[in-house]
Amino acid sequence: MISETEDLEAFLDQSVAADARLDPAASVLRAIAAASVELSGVIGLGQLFGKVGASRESTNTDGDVQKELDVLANDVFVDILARAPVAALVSEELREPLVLDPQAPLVVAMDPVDGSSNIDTNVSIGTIFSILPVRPGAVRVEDHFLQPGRAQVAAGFVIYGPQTSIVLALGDGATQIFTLDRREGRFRQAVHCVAIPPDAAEYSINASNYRHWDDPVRAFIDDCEQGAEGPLKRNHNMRWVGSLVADAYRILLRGGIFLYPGDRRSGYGEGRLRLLYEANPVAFLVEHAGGAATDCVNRILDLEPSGIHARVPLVFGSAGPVDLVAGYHSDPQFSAERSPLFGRRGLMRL
Ligand code: FDP
Ligand code: ZN
Repeated sequence: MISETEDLEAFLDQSVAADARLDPAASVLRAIAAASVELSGVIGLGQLFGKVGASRESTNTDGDVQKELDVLANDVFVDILARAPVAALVSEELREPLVLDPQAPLVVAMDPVDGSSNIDTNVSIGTIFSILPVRPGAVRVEDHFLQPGRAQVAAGFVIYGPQTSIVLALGDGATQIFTLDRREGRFRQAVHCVAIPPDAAEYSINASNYRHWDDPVRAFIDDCEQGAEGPLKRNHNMRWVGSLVADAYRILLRGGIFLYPGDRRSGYGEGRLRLLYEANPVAFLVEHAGGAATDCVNRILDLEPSGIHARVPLVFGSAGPVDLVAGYHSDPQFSAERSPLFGRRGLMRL
């Protein structure tokens, strides 16, 4: 196991010394970290830098209105990754994959600015990234990206909040957190080997979508809300920041569960979040910290992507509640619509 290090640079050196195959991924992580220092400065200035939260005429791959910061961040990462061992880049902001160095051994999928709707409001936002090996024999550029998330060599996110931190896992290693020391301009180790508590009574979901959810999700949230008087026999707390990176960071540190399920709104059958550059990297971090991540039922890291911008329902966090949600989806006792005939369940089965 990699021992606690002073900073990101020492961690990457130590990881490569232990396994030389990680060298290209370490270079990509250095590049992403360097670009994020630059972005952190811009984000920290907010309105003083200019209208970074202003909307543009353009939309991204999902039809969301692009913010000035989305475009600026995308350009910064394209620029720096063009000088790293990266064959191609998929970005939320680019409709098609961008070819960089066709001879390079890795590809990167990223969400340059996650939580765009929070830019104007001084709430944490982030950059999410997934690093995959190129696929030998791939015919089209996108084929390199259409691999299950378990193939990731490294993944993580940068969170721009009260602290700017990079959360990453490299190879088979544990999830690590490095915080930007602004006095020195370098990422210093803040948490060595993140370990998500196996159980915690805090849930994170956009509850305004309640009426659009399927029965198993409604049943789970109903039961959380009933607290100690309900079948879960425990009081729960709720937190929803609305920036995936911020909700994920909190859950990595103190446990709990995040849900963005598919729902009945038009275009939301597979939820809102993207498999390649949101669900896969978060699932990688969560599993490398001892937690679990599913699409409500199946392990995220085993899913075969259907397209580079494909969405997926996402549930992740402490293994206990994540397994419980899978149970609500497979066991009719949990998922049945509450009916007067059925009555209230008094007993919780795992
Ligand atoms: P955003 O669109 O603001 O970038 O990436 C998608 C995302 O934010 C996640 O960060 C966040 O978890 C989710 O969307 C919030 O969605 P809702 O607005 O539907 O709650
Ligand atoms: Zn995002």
